[in-house]
Amino acid sequence: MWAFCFILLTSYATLSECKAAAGKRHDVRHFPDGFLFGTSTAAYQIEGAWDEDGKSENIWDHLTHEDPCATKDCSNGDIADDSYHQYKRDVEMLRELGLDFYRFSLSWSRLLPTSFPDKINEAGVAYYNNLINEMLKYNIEPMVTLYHWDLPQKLQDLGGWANPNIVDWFGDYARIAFELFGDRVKYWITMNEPREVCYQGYGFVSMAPRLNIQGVAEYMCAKNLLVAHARAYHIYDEEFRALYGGTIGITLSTSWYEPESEREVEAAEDTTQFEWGQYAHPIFSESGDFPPVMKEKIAAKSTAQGFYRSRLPEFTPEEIEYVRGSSDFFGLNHYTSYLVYRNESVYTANEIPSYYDDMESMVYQPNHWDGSASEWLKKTSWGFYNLLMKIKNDYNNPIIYITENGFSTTSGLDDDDRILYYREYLDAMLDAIEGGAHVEAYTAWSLMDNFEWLAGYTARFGLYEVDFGSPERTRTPRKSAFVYKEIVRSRSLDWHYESDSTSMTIDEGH
Ligand code: GBH
Repeated sequence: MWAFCFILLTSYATLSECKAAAGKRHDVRHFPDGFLFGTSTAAYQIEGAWDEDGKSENIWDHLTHEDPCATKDCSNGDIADDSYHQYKRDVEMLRELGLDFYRFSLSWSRLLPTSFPDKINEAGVAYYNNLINEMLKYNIEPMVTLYHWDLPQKLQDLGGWANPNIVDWFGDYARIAFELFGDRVKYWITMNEPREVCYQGYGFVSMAPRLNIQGVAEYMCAKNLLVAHARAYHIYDEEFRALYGGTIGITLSTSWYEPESEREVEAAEDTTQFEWGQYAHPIFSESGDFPPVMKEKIAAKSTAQGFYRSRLPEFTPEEIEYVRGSSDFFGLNHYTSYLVYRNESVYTANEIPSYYDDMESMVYQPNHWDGSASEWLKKTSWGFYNLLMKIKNDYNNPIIYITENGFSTTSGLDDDDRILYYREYLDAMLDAIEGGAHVEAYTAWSLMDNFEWLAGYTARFGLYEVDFGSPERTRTPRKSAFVYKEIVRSRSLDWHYESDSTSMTIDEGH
């Protein structure tokens, strides 16, 4: 191991990498008492039934129908995993895995076909009631995300997250969801990954609605989305918490940004502040508001570029207070790490204005990092440890729920790479817990293969493989499903565990 490290030790990054690799991967390690395990999915990625029983169009229906080959394999989520009809099988899989909870999302346009509260779609309500009740029968807790990227198209026509009225629209939708399901749902997540919603969808082209209005639209989105999140939080806090006693927070996508060398420490920190500090700082820091480095850099550039005001909208003092502290836990999606450097000749190759020009940094992943079936995802568990410790230190040790973590492969049941990924990341998470990080739950992405956004069905994240050619979208456990099941059952990480089973059983009590 150390000889390997010596060869690799050419940069600051690989130092962290080696420290982690030299860890105690051959001990059996136990998870803390009360630690919770789950898996996660999202409505558009699994439900299908895109226009059934009164559901209206959302931005992913719209994008994939208008531009069928926007996705890598010219696919869409019209049927996806057909969970709208197969939900009992989904719950059976949760039972097979012996999970404590299941994170899924609600489809806004299925519940509210007009986008607004004037008409509630009873068939949509029945679907989620059936799913929730089926889970509760077997003591599997629902963890519900209100918004996982599938905005009603009508609201997009009105500007979507760039329109400040969305604070009311989202608040109304959230209240209805709390009224309908709050008696049984105790874990609520307002938004999944604002960074991906705003940067990829508004500032770039890699998510619907692909606005590509760079350096402008992603910041409008960020502000409105944060206030809308806070609106939902306060509605729950004031109108439902005393009644139902649940918990509510936000989920952020958080990569680890490692300086390429010691000279790049500031560049890496600035990148972190842009990439997820943008959403974490207003909610979890003591002062609230966008990170100072963002405010300064964007204001200065905006002036120089001839704008009359900063392209980064300001929060009013009331809004800062409203958003600050508006999350009971830090919902954390984490997959990978990047190296960062700053070099004017390279970053000025970006469009001006643009998000990466504002950030003044370059991020990349070296080729020797272990890859997955997704170009952006390399196995770097040392970054997970560093990230958890940074969140602990920067935001006064919040409760953390890992709401997504996982690895993609191509199809096939033998997924040793995924097993290794999960083991290394859980090991790193246990290191962070020993280091004092307040992690209380872990969620594997994903329960099963599903519609992977612009990658379509080419990248598979499932513990269960899905046969997209079969009418009932047959689900079959991969090797990793048996290993995850054993981790959950034994509440421990044992590197020697191997399973030769091919069929799942349901253990007593599930
Ligand atoms: C999650 O996003 C999603 O919540 C989930 O729906 C999805 O299926 C799952 O991960 C697997 O992808 O922005 O151009 O730099 C993961 C978020 C996606 C963030 C890729 C970083 C890198 C491309 N990540 N992204 S870019």
